[in-house]
Amino acid sequence: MSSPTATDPPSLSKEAPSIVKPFDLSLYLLTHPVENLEEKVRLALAGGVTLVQYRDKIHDDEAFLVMGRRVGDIVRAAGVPFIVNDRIDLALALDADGVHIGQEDTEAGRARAMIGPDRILGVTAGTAAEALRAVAAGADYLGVGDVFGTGTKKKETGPIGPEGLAGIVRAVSVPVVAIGGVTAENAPLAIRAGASGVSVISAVLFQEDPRAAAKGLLEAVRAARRSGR
Ligand code: TZP
Ligand code: MG
Repeated sequence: MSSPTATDPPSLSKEAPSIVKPFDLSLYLLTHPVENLEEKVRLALAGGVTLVQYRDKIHDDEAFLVMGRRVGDIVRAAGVPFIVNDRIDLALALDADGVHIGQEDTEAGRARAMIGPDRILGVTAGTAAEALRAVAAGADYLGVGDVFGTGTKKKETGPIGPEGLAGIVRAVSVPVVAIGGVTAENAPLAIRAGASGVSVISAVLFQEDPRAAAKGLLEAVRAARRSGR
């Protein structure tokens, strides 16, 4: 499949791009500008995090690149894919394994054209319509939420709950990761709703022991899968 150009309209096909690096959405950590971020990411990886997204909404490009490079090195040394949030230019500068964009960022088809077929493209979707558009434009996975009610990101709408999540999972052909207020206690609800994994900030990064927190989350995800959806 050839990659779309920046001017192509989004394809209506639900085909995924032909070559995509393998990725495991089981436990997807998003970073946040916290103290000792590098050490916390190291601990979270030791606890079993399977994917890391570098997310920083407050620093300028230079600081983003400096910390993004440090975190990216740690993540890739652990053999885990490194994704950059929002900024395709910075993702390319960091040679990230992928980018994650929201509905207010670069349009997904254009993002796919910019990163090429091999890098991972993740898109945030809060409705089935957004989800379908993102998949048609070349998304490899969707981040769906806010599922349980986040205290970390300002939201204009309430949480969609596991039922809303299930509706979006049913509508699309790509894997979905649940986001927003996920904990080890409610993660099984997301897996039972059809999510391939869970995405967290506070349940790992705001904990005293990020390693134990990540381990507990991953165990909850795996146990929910074993007990059937
Ligand atoms: N998108 C929807 S909720 C959220 C993002 C980036 C923040 C998730 O943070 P937390 O602390 O896991 O609720
Ligand atoms: Mg964004």
